[in-house]
Amino acid sequence: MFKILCTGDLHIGRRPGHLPEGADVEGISCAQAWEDVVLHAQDAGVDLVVLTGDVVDRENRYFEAFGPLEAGIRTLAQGGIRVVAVAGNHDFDVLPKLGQSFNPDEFRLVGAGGAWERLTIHKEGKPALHLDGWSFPTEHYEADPLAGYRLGPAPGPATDAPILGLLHADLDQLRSPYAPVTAAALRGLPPRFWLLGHIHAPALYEEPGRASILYPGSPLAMSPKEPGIHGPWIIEVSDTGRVEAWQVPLSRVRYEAIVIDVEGAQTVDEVDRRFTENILAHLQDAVAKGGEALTHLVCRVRLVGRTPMHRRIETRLEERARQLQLSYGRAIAVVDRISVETRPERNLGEIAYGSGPPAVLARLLLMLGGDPSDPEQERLLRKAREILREVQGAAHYRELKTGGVVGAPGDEGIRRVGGLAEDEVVTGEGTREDAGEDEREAKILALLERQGLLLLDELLAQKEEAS
Ligand SMILES: [Mn+2]
Repeated sequence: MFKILCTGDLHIGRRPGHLPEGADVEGISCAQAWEDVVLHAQDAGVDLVVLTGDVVDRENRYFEAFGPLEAGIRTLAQGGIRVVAVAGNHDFDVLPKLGQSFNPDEFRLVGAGGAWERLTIHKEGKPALHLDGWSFPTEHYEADPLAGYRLGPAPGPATDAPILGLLHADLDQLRSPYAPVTAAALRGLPPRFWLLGHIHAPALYEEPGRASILYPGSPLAMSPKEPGIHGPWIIEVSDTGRVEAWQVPLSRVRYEAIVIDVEGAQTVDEVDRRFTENILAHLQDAVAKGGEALTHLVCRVRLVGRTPMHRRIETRLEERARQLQLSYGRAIAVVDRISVETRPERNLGEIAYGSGPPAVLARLLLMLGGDPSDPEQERLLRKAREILREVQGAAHYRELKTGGVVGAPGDEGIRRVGGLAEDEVVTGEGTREDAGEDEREAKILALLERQGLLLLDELLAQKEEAS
């Protein structure tokens, strides 16, 4: 039996995003996550630690990252645990440098300079497994790294030692500048299990009778785009060469998108109660599944349902979210963002049948919610897009770096336009980021509907007051 701890995309030097101001973030950093991984490797008694690249963050590689990485490898070496790595686009230059500080039996970079290499790992004098690895030679690599693969099947007839592949690459993204590969091509090569880096959300692709492909993901969740459980993986190679993998929930942070239904709520207190109960239930569930490591559950909340409290929810809940203090064990829940998508308890069809501004608006809203190929709807969307673009282009907002719902993708930073906040767009980081045209259209549509419903409420309230 041979036991490996595998992780990647640690980005030491970075900190998770979207933790609300004032949230106690002591002890939450990628450097701390690496320390947690080192401790776990010792506790679990692994034979080897495998890192799949982007171990250190490029921005901060010499200031904050190099020292903790070196210290962790030193600790592991003292415990007799070797570290093997391939370099990613963030650390193509740092990892070779790190190699100079260690003996190869303490730290070993595989496939340096973009040349495929097979490293055979022994245990008790016998080969336990082979690692076929390739490291980024430069920050970008637009070609398929598999094109240079010339390593054959495993040597020697008497060995059950399996071959594992080790690669930092972008899977099934053919035009990626970060070593694009396809799952089909990976599965056509000798390794029976691929350990990849680059994508921060963990994913295991299994097909019976074919090589498994694992993105271990970053051991610390860093963005709302990577919800769910994060942590290093344990890979066990049995004496017969069977390979099994499972994840250890070690991340102190977890992001979750939560939909809360406030259908029929008759008072603001009732909305409050459902909001709080729902988040507490998610927190309890996250602790139950995510283990003891969790300290922060970061919630991105969507409120849905039809309620007469529709108009009063938005400001009330923003305040509630800021004050929210829910804890369970040592974990707390914080709210990163609330989007209110509730609807009033109004019968649009009935209102549209009448006359005056409310009726005109109700007809407009029915059209917005109707057939997307309706030329009237298309015309309205086009108009809305033009206006939004004008707003974004205005000199006043240049400082905000807006790209917003209609801008070009690829800018960094948080985007806010007309009450819509788009996610942080990170480039070259291994987070999937392409808010496509359809998604943008949907966001504009949602914005128009929301504002239209609020306006309708306002109009009807005025009418009711006057009568
Ligand atoms: Mn990467």
